[in-house]
Amino acid sequence: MTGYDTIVIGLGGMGSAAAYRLAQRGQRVLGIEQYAPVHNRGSSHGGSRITRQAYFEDPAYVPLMLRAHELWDEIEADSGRRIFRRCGGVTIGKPDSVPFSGSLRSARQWNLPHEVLDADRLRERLPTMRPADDDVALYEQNAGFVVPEASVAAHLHLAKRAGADLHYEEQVVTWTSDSSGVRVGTTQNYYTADQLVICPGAWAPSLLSGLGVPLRVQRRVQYWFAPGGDPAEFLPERHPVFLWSGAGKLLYGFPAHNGLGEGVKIAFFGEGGDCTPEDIDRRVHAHEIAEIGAHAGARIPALPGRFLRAVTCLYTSTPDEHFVISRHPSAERVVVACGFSGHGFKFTPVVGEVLADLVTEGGTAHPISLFDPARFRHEECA
Ligand code: PYC
Repeated sequence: MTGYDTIVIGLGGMGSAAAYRLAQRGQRVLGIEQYAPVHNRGSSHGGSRITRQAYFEDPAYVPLMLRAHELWDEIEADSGRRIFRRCGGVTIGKPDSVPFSGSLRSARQWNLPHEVLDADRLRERLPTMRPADDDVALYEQNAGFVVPEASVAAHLHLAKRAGADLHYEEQVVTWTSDSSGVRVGTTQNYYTADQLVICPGAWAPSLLSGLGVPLRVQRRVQYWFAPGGDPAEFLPERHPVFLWSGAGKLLYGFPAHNGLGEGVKIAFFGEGGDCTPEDIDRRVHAHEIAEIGAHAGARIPALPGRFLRAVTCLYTSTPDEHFVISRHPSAERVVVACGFSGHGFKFTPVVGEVLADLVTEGGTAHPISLFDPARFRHEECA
């Protein structure tokens, strides 16, 4: 008999959810995290992540998203923490832009509540916004944001309450797997289990080097500005989350959900250089602040206002920007979840459920064929 039923490596967004779901199903679970709980070294910090249902990336995500929204409500109720706020969301761009046209396709295919607004109706609905006359918008009432730190804290709390052992500030150095079980070596100890779940975030290239998926780790910056004009226009009761494609960039942002003092968070999706978690430049440079301020100001004139602060974070992306969630192709006792490509956090609770299914049932009823790493079998890995 091995020490644990399942070891979970990495207790960020996905690993904390997996540890909870496994412990909830009665498993003896060990979770191992190299930093303190709810840290800001990876991809699960920054105070807010967009969540939406009309998923432009592929309609196959929609059932997972609908389940995630159910689970966010459940986790809030079970943990007593505020995580999910449905403040609405708007996706703006030219009619043929991928975010707008893809969102419309998913909304229609899944019959999701939505409205299509032309530029005049968007200006009327959201007076902060200055769309071009040929911009269009898809408004979703069920979109909003989740707070990543609250999500990780809630899942860890629930995992502990369900009996999981959670070890922090303990770095995994090695893992192996064979027909008798898995072994994990850390800076402090060796552990054994029947199965292993690896949720490595930006540490995937080192922890999952044999996976056969060409992953890129990249630096991203999140910025907070104190808007000018009537700042109350940016409170969540009046302002949705937004994705806005134009001038070759995808700008996204949030309402001032922690009060006006904390400001409005904005960022570019898909801008940033390759790095590792060890060599990322965590400084934010004046030219970066000027660039996003100018870009945002051309669309939301009150927004640049006054720059407040910025933080860096890490994206770990696959070539097609779809996730990897699967049994490890060459280690049958190991399940992996990685490559969330900057848009995974909103799925955290359903990913935890899927990972628990793969471990305890050997499969899942959730649709995850899009996330099979075999799709990269013929690509070169770094
Ligand atoms: O999934 O909506 C999203 C998103 C925006 C920027 C990064 N992810």
